[in-house]
Amino acid sequence: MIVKNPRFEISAVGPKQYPKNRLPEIVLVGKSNVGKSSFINTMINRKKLARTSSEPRKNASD
Ligand SMILES: Nc1nc2c(ncn2[C@@H]2O[C@H](COP(=O)(O)OP(=O)(O)OP(=O)(O)O)[C@@H](O)[C@H]2O)c(=O)[nH]1
Ligand SMILES: [Mg+2]
Repeated sequence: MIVKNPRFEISAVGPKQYPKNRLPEIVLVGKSNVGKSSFINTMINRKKLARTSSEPRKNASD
């Protein structure tokens, strides 16, 4: 998979904040510290776009 120019859009907490573009969406679910952010970084070939931590709950907006 080739991802060009990945960027952090928003950490949305409600429907009003959801992006209004019509791009396909991917849902990634997993318990805290299981490696969701690491998976995202691997898929987009970036080291730190999604923040990772050995402590739970570190996210892109932290
Ligand atoms: N051994 C091992 N460690 C991993 C793997 N993927 C991630 N980790 C480590 O697990 C820890 C948590 O990874 P994160 O990607 O921050 O996990 P997360 O699911 O985004 O966590 P939250 O945002 O807190 O929900 C980090 O220390 C990663 O280096 C893996 O495949 N194997
Ligand atoms: Mg995370």
